[in-house]
Amino acid sequence: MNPADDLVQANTLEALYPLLAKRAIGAGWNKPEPAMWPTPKQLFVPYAWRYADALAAFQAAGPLISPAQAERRNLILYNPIPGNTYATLRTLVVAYQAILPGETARSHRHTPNALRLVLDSGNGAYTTVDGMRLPMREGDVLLTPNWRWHGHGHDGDRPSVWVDYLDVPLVQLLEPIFFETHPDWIETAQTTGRDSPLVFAWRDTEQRLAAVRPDARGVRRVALGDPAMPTIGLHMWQLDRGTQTQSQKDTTNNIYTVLHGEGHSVIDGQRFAWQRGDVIAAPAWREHLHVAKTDAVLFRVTDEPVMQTLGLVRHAP
Ligand code: GTQ
Ligand code: FE2
Repeated sequence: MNPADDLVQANTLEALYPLLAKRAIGAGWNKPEPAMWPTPKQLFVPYAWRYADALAAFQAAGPLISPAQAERRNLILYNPIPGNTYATLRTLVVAYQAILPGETARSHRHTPNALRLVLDSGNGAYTTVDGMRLPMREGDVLLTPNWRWHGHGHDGDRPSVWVDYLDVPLVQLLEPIFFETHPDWIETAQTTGRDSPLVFAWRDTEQRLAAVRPDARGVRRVALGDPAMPTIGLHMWQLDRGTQTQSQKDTTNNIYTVLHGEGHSVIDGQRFAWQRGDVIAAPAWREHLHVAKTDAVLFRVTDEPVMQTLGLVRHAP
């Protein structure tokens, strides 16, 4: 008897399906769920997180948990959809992180790319990346790409808080997650500097913004890097008070962090008021725009480079 005889002899589809299932085969015409749909599902929802909440939580958590115990004292901004406790959007995760004077967050490295936007530096916070100590000042953006050693420390006199952005959800999906801790608790710095391709100092970004010609709506935009990392694009947008950005609906995922000013965003019809330090998530295929109530600066973090590389950028008609 041929091992496939049972299949040959099935004389109804209903009889065939369980015989196929024993072999881990599914009939394509009888899928339990469709594999494709006309347009993106919009699984992730628009959301905004308040910096004031993070500061209050850090005030509480500061004495209760140290970076030495926790690896990092961070607050993960997860998208509030069923079953999710981690990703902010499909490809990206965002967290607030705080370090207190005298603390160190040990050096480690991982395959996911990471970067930080400094909100409050407390003058004296630093990140050591591959042996170089990089001071963290307000508005600075610091990159820690794939597999670079990085650890944080603080020699200043008040807490330092920044926002972390990582492509962990994307790398999890692709599988190649690797992580290791440094043999010395915190990597010793060989050099100190600001002149690193891994740092976009606010002082430079501010000058670039002032020099750039605004678009028709009065928005000045500069890109940090080209792109900053293979999976993450970074942009600084400066809006004069009263400015409304062009509405955008495309396949890229976007996180906006308020570096200066106040205003609101409208994402898929929902209004989110914001002020300095707040984080706003605009998921793929959700129409959105921003309105500045005062002069404002928004930091846009996007997976656009992934979509570009893969030929998946699409704009709504
Ligand atoms: O500072 O190295 O928020 O590895 C999450 C993972 C921060 C970091 C996060 C990390 C870091
Ligand atoms: Fe890290």
